[in-house]
Amino acid sequence: MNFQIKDIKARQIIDSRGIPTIETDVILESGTIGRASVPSGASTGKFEAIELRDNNNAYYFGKSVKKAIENIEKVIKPLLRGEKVYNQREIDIRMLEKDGTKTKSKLGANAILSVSLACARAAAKENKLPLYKYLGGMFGLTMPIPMMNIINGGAHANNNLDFQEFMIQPVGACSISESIKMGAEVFYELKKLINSMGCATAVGDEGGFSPNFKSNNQAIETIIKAIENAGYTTEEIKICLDIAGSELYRNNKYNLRGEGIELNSREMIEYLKLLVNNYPINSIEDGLSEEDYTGWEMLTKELSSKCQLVGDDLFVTNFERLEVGINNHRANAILIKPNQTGTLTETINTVLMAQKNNYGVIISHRSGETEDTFISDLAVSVNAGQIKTGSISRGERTAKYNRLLRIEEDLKWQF
Ligand code: 2PG
Ligand code: MG
Repeated sequence: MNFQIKDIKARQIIDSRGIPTIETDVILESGTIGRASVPSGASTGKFEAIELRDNNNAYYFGKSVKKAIENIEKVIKPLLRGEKVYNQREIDIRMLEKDGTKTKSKLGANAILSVSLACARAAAKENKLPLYKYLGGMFGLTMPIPMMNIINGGAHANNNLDFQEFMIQPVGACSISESIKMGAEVFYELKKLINSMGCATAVGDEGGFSPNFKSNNQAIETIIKAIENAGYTTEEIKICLDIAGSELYRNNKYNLRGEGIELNSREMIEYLKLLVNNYPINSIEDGLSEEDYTGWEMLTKELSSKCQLVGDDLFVTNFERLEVGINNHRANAILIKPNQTGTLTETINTVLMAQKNNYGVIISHRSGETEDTFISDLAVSVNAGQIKTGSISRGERTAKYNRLLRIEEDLKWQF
């Protein structure tokens, strides 16, 4: 075994929307290679770490990441060469210090994260351990319950649905393989229903259907029907929503264009409460905008006993924003996306902070994904309990579920 970093190579690859992103190889003196790539969001929060793009309109319409790759080759590689790859915290801190900005805008959060994750992979491989076991040791062994995004709207589809994600969560499943089976069966039934309604069964960015339904309620009711048609009850399979409230917020109002209504913060809270009272909804993400802090505090006070309230844009996986949120009773759960913060160390710090304060933790993909399955291992290793990684379709989504199935098989042999 030789854990010293010998070389780092980065390249431009494309994500699930055909947009360039970074894949990095961390190569050890032993010859072991750890590889990781980074995803990218569409409904990005205002306070996320900065993804460095070239902005050269003549090349991939400005979306290329050559500058970030150059930063890996010219700045990060000389910085980390010779470092022991298992010193994850030191590695991450050294990159952060070199960057020197709060938002990682100098080196790029995409550059830093790809190296950070590739280091963990190389260390796991050199230790001859699966990634989840390297990260979680003897304690990180919990299989997550998935939230499956089976109808896509908002910024992820070109239909008239205001809400970004209509998800199902098979809370009655007793294993990941059972929850995947339940989700898939509902997905088939939903396809039949959408077809019979004369709507398109084309899928959106996260693999869910994106029909032109008349209203958010119609989408929810169709999912309930699909759950029942598949032979399940709404006790066994719950509905989760990602409203992506920041995307709807203009001039202090929530503009629900598909519904033809504009609501102030108070009215939006009442609207969400009505949804929870009328439907089997157990989780609402970004019900309000990222800066509607008083709204979040009211929403949490009034709805947190009935429903998981998840902060995505609100917290952006950021330790300080979560800390302020906890102190002010905003939300009761956090969505964790490593690329919102930029290093594995910071991601884990935020998870630990949430868990210490009894906030729910959901490890999440982005709408622009690669075939990398790091988040599946991460979810198991930190005992997150929940994962959000899209629908039961599109290879970049199913790769994460399939990785969880392999981990399940691996874990079964231990007991
Ligand atoms: C979200 C994510 C992932 P995006 O809002 O939760 O589903 O979307 O990656 O576009 O921010
Ligand atoms: Mg979200």
